[in-house]
Amino acid sequence: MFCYQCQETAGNKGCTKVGVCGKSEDVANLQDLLIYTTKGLASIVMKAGKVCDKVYDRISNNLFITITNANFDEDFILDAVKKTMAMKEKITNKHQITDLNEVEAYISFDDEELKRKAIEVGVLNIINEDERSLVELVTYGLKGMAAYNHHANVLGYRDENVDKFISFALTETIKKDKEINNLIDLVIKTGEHGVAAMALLDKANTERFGNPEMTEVDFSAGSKPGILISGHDLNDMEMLLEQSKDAGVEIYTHSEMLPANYYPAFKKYDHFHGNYGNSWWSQNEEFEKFNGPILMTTNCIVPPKKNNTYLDRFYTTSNAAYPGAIHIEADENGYKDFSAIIEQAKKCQAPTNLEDTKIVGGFAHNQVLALADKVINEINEGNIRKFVVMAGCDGRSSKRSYYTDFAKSLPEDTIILTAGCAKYRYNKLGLGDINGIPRVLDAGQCNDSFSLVQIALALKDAFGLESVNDLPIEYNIAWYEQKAVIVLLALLSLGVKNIHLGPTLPAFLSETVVNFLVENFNIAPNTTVEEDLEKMIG
Ligand code: SF4
Ligand code: SF3
Repeated sequence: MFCYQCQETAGNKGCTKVGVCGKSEDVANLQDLLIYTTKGLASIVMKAGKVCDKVYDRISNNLFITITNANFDEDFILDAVKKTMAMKEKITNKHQITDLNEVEAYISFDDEELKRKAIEVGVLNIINEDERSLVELVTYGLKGMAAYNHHANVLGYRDENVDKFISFALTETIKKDKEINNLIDLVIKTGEHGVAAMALLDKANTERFGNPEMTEVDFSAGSKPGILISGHDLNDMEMLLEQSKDAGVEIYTHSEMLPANYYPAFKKYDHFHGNYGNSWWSQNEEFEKFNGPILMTTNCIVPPKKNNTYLDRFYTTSNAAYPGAIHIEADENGYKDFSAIIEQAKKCQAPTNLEDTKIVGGFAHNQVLALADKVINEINEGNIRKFVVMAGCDGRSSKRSYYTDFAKSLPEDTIILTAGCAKYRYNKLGLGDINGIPRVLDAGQCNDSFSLVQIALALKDAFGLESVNDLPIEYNIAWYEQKAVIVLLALLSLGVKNIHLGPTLPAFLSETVVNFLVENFNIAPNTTVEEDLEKMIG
C-alpha cells in the first residue's frame, strides 16, 4: 500500500504498511482499485455523452468511500468496485463504445483477481513526481467535492455541471502524456467547481432546514437514553429526529454534526438535546461513555479499540462503513429505517455527563449578514481590527495545540471565523465578544466555509474594495482530509491569497507544486504562534 492523502500520513511521507488512520493494507489497496475503476467509468461516461443520474451518483459515492476515515470495510469496497464494473459494462454496450483504453477496458467480478489488481494500481504508478502530485491534488479535491455533492443530491438538489466536471476531471487524470500546465489549470477548475458544489449544498441545506441562526448549544447529558449522530449528513439527521420523536429517547450530535443545532428545522424537535463530546479523534473514549447507539453518517470514524464496549451499538450508513458495525442502507426512495437504533437506545442507560459547557454558534452567511451593519460599524470604529479565518479540520497530532495557542494569543480586537471540526481547538476558550459580536463566529461544517467566502465577498462590496485580499481578513487554515483540500482549492480559485496552511503542508505536494502555490498564491506553512501572529496581525 501507499497512501499519503491526509495530514497524518506516516512521517509526513506516506503510509506503507498500515494507515495511521487504522486502514489496513487490503483496504487501502481496494480503495486504490475503486478509484482506478471509477476513473475508468468516468472516462466511459465522457465517451457516452449522456448518462443517467445513477451513474453520477455511483461516481460521487465511490470517491466519497475513499475519503480518510469514511470506510474501513473490505467487503463494502469490493461490492462498490463490482457495481462500478457492471455500470462500465452496461454503458459500453449500450453506447457501443469500442475504442476502450486500458483503464476503461478493465472488467472483473472475481474477488481474487480484483485483489490482485488492487495491488497494481496505486498512486506510485505515476513515476513523474510533479505529475503525480497534481493528479493526486485534483483527485483528492474531487473526493471532497463528491462528498458535498452527495449530501446535496440526497436532499434532491443537483448541479449537472458539478457531476459532469467530476467525470471530466477524473478522465483527465488518466490521460497519457499529461502536460503539467494543463494539470495546473485542472487544479484551479477543480476549485471553481468546488465552490459550485458547496453553493449547491448550502442551497440544499438552507432551503430544506432554514438558515442557521445564532444558537446556544448545550454540551451536557440529559437523564434519558440517547442516540448520538456524527458526520455531515443533515438528511440522516432529519430522518433520525423524525423517526425517534415519540420514542422517549434524546438525540445528541457529535463532532461535525454539531452545526445541526443551528438549523431552525431541527430545533423544533423537543427531544433534540444538544451536543455530546468533541472532535472526531476523541470518539473512542466518548463513545464508551455515551452508553447508547451511535450513528456515523460519514467520516470521521476512528477504529474502535480492541476491548471496546460499543461496537454492538455502532451504526454506519451511506458511504461510511466499519467491519462489525451495523450498516443501514436507504431504500429505493432514499428512506432509511432507523428503528433498530431507536429500539436499542430504549434499552440503554443515559449518557455519562462529560461537561456542562455551552457554546454559541450558527454564524453562517445569513446570520452574519443580518448583523452586517453592526459588524461594519465596529470595523469603522476601530473596535474590530481583523478577522482570522481558522476553518478546516481537527486532528490527533500534538502539533495542533498550535491552533489553541494561536486563538488564545490573538488580540482582543480580532474575530475568528470558523467552520469544520477545526473549531474544537478553540470554541470553548471563552474568548468573549466585541460589543456583543462573539469573537468566535462558527459558520458550521467544513462545507460551510462557503459561508465564510460569502461573508468576505459581502464585506468587500460594503467597503467598495476591488479584491477580497484587500479586506482585513487573514487565513490560518488547518487541514486533515480531502474535504479540506476542496475548501483550499475553492479559496484559491476565488483568488484568495496569503493562506497559512498547517499543521504541515500536504505530503502529496511536490516541490514544484509548492513553489507554484507560493509564487501564485503566496501560500505559506504555519510556523510558530509568535511568528505567525506577527505576520498576520502585526
Ligand atoms: Fe495514512 Fe491518511 Fe492514507 Fe490513512 S488516509 S492510510 S493515515 S495517509
Ligand atoms: Fe473534520 Fe473528519 Fe475534516 Fe468536515 S470530521 S472537517 S476532519
